[in-house]
Amino acid sequence: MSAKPPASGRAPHPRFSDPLHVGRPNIGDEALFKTLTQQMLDARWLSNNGPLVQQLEAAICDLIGVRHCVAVNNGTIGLEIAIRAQDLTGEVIVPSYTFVATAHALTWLGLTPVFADIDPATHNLDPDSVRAAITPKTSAIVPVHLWGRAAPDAELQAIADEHGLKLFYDAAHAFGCSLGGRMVGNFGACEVFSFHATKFFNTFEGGAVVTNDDALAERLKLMRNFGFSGFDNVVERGTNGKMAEICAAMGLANLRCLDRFVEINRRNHQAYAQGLSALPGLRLLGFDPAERNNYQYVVVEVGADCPVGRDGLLEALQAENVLARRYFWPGCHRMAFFRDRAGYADVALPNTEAIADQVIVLPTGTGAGLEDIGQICEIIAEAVAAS
Ligand code: T4K
Repeated sequence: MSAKPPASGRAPHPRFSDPLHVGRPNIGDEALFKTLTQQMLDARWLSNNGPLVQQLEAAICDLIGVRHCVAVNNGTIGLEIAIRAQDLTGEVIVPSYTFVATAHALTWLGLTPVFADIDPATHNLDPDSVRAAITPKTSAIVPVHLWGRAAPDAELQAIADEHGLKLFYDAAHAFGCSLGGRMVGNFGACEVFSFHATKFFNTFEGGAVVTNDDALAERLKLMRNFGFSGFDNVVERGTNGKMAEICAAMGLANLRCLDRFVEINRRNHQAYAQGLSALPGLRLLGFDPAERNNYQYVVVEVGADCPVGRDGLLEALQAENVLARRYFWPGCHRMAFFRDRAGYADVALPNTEAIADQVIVLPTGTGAGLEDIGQICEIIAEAVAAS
């Protein structure tokens, strides 16, 4: 806990002496991490499908109930390999309201992301907008389970089937989550997780592509390792997508604490819900209690009826060393790279634009205590009262 006692009126110093970040990493069983690291050093096996990576992959398959887990060195490479392994071409429909990696995995491979709008109630892809974005060049739909709340799979899969399109998920936010009681990882042709340091479950850098399709899994594994089959035989286009053993050690140490991480996130989310409930114009995004959730993002919409605007609130929090974020502002289609390119200048996504202008994401995870959250809610209440 790094909070200073509140001064009367506006604090002369930031209320938090150390910055409180969104995305502060969770660190699980340190003793296990050190033991595994020592084992790795003793064995002198540091990468290339080592024993720790294999253990982690097996543990993830068990947790999710999926046939194959292909661990990779980050989620973006996971997306790229998934795109290549399914031979996508031309245009691919994605949300604009996402981290830019979803779109850039496509641009990097010479494909064209076509942005569809979101449902403002869920922040996930709106199936009607997806339908409207389909052209003869469309080869696939890549929805995102934003904030860990699963996208509407039944509707999206029906659209994909009707139009003969591939469907797979950017599940970067949704490790440990479910939809209709079925674990994320079992939807679409495959699903791609990110295990980046800022995710509630991390392997420093890392990710995984999971699938129930044996042939696709085989191709993903070849592509992750330069296309090698055996020592001297390259049978597939490939890249270096391998996860290092030290990353798998971190994954195994964090997996052991997964339930604790989720419980802390859930408790924090509840504390925010209580602390913000009386404030006008603020809507904290909830999670369906009937599903498994990781609660890793605390997402607040700052509505027009809130006396302080979203950016005013961000400023008030930052002045007190609370480094809240306005993910995923301004939406990919309004970022310079896309906005300035032919085909994107006229893209209008009213729901994406409205939500991107309202959202603020607050700190949570094992680095944020209940007292910290109480102070953050107080800062927000003061900013609202002062406006
Ligand atoms: N798809 C989606 C939907 C994604 O959200 C992401 C990644 C991907 C695909 C791609 O997966 P990866 O290839 O990354 O595995 C961060 C993460 O870097 C990124 O992984 C994540 N999404 C995104 C939502 O957040 P930035 O640009 O916000 O990072 P940065 O450096 O501003 O850090 C975020 C906060 O975390 C800061 O407040 C500082 C804090 N932090 C960060 C690190 C690395 C720490 O306190 N300690 C740390 O070690 O992207």
